[in-house]
Amino acid sequence: MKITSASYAGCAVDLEACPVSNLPEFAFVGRSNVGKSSLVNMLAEVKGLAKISGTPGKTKLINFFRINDRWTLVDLPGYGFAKVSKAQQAVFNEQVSNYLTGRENLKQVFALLDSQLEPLDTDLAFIDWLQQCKIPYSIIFTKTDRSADTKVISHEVQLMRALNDYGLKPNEVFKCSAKTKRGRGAIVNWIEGQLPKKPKKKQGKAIQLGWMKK
Ligand SMILES: Nc1nc2c(ncn2[C@@H]2O[C@H](COP(=O)(O)OP(=O)(O)O)[C@@H](O)[C@H]2O)c(=O)[nH]1
Ligand SMILES: [Mg+2]
Repeated sequence: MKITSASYAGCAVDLEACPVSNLPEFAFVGRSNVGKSSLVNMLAEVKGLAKISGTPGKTKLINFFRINDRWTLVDLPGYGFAKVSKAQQAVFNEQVSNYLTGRENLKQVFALLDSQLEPLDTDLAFIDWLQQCKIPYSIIFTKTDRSADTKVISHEVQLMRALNDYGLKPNEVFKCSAKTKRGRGAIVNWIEGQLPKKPKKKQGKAIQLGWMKK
């Protein structure tokens, strides 16, 4: 899919404040600093569309980005070790879980995991929760440019084992890098496959009569 337009489409503090929309939504979730905003920018091919931060826990709002006027990318606040108080963290997590369980046009969640790390219990618990809530999800390993391929593959193998042990079955597992754009085509094409088909334009009849000069 070619991205022809990508624009900021608002933000919300919680589910109730989310903009009304019937476009299919694809949300990016993961711990703070895993690379959610960078991935949104990389997929949309717009630098600075979503704010990137070196400080974990900066995105405190649910951010919406309209792509090709056909679907929406959603950058969610990170769960986990945000540099904020425990009480504030609980608010973020409730904000995220209410959105994920209550948003009617949410098509699919991408759970982002850092490919530099072994699978973490918090991530596995989150994936387990997604499956229990019957929310369709795929997994994206981020920042693959930062480690040797052997390390990324070993973390992927560990993850697949752990998922299998818990009976968890993601739709897909992608490996990507916002820096090198690895995985961009695979993710964007997969999203396209989830969108309602565009009605095909009927071709004009290929009959050429003598008087039809072009
Ligand atoms: N090398 C590299 N750095 C990345 C990549 N993705 C994100 N980062 C860096 O990781 C940090 C956190 O990224 P950000 O997108 O703000 O994470 P978020 O908190 O999950 O939205 C920033 O310093 C990014 O530049 C990647 O694919 N490769
Ligand atoms: Mg962010």
